[in-house]
This record gives sequence, structure tokens and C-alpha cells, in this order.
Amino acid sequence: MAIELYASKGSAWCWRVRLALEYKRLPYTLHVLDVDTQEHKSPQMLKLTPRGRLPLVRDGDYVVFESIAVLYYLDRKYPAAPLFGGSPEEAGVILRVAEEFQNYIEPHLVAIIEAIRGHTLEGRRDEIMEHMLAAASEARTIEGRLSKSDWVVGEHPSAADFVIYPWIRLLQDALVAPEAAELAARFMPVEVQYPALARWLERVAGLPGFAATEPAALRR
Ligand SMILES: N[C@@H](CCC(=O)N[C@@H](CS)C(=O)NCC(=O)O)C(=O)O
Repeated sequence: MAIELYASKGSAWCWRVRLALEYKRLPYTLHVLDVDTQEHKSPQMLKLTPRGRLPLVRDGDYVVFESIAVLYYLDRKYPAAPLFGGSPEEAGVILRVAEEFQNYIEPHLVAIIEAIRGHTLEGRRDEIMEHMLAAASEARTIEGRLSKSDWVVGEHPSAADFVIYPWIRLLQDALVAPEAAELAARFMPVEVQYPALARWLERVAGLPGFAATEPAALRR
């Protein structure tokens, strides 16, 4: 039975899983749920995932959610094209970098992107600029890694790349809004301010199967 992915539009968390599935060449059926109409919180979905959050993967009788846990499950179940490196030590670094991103960077990006998407920047410009400065400083650390290596950790694409990539893309997309110009100046043009990151964005986009994941159709 094919893997089923339940995902929502414009979600970096869901994009992570699509990148991993394509990288591993795993066939899957995609169910796009509309969060605006609360499809993800239907009684059937809440039975599978009580918090009602996406992505969720169903593989036969097994259900897993929380994007990093999904990546880990897929990698243990389908080891070809590994997402967590080639050794316990590499796995530790990949998971650490992914967790650091999720815990310390993602909250800033959520605040910035939601403020721009929700048109609530006015009156909160100082607060959102603080988030932007924090995100820009963390991006420097990632830039440092990518100036030494093609991938965020090690010699091959890994879960660390797939955890981080969608957020950088969603940030770029949000920052093109005219009202976000002051924030954008802290990050863009990426090619100028973060050249190694810009080259990595192209590298990820060049991975086989990437095109199928590009969420133009998944964007709000
Ligand atoms: N930590 C979770 C975050 C998942 C998450 O917040 N997903 C959003 C995607 S749009 C969601 O389901 N939002 C709907 C809601 O909060 O009701 C993960 O890594 O999977």
C-alpha cells in the first residue's frame, strides 16, 4: 500500500516531508487539506493526530506526525538514500542541527512570515524587526556551514537540508511584499548577503524530484 501524506498549502513543515519522499524516490499519495476550512481538524483527522497538525504520514496501519519524526521514520523504514547520514555520529549532528533550527530559528520565521502573510506588520514593526535580526544572525551560522560544504551537514543531502530549505524559501517569498522592504533589506538579495546559502538553494532545487515538491500549487 502506498504511503499517504496529509499536507496543507504553503507549509514548510509539509514541504520537508515531500522533499524527503522525493529524495528517497518513495511513491506516495498526497492529500492536500484546507486549514482555512479546518479540514485538518475533522473528527477522522483528530483521531489520527489529536493536535490536528500537519504533516501526517500514514504507511499501512502506521501513522506518524511531527515533521522531524516523519523524516526519521521514513529513514528507518526505507534506508536507501539516507537522511540521517552514514554513522551514529553524523546522525547526531544532523538531528542536532535540525533540532536547533526547529527550536531557535523557526519561531522567529513563523512570527515574520505570519505577520507579513496576515498583514499585521503595522504597529509591530519593532517586534518583527527583532525576529528578523535574530533570524539573520542564525542565517550567518548556516552560511558558515555552507561555505565549507555543499550540504548543511556532511557530503550528501540530509534531513538537515530538508528541515531548513522550505523555511528559507517561504521567508524569501514573504519578504517580497512591498510592506516588508525594511525587513527584506536584512536578508536579501540572498546572493549578495548570503552567497553560500544562495548556491545551496539552487543545489537543493536541482535535486531529482524537487520540481514535484515545489509548492506553487500549495501556496496560500
Ligand atoms: N512541529 C510540527 C508543526 C506542524 C504545524 O504546525 N503544521 C501546521 C501546518 S499549516 C498546522 O498544521 N497548522 C494548523 C493548525 O495549527 O491548526 C511539525 O514539525 O510537524
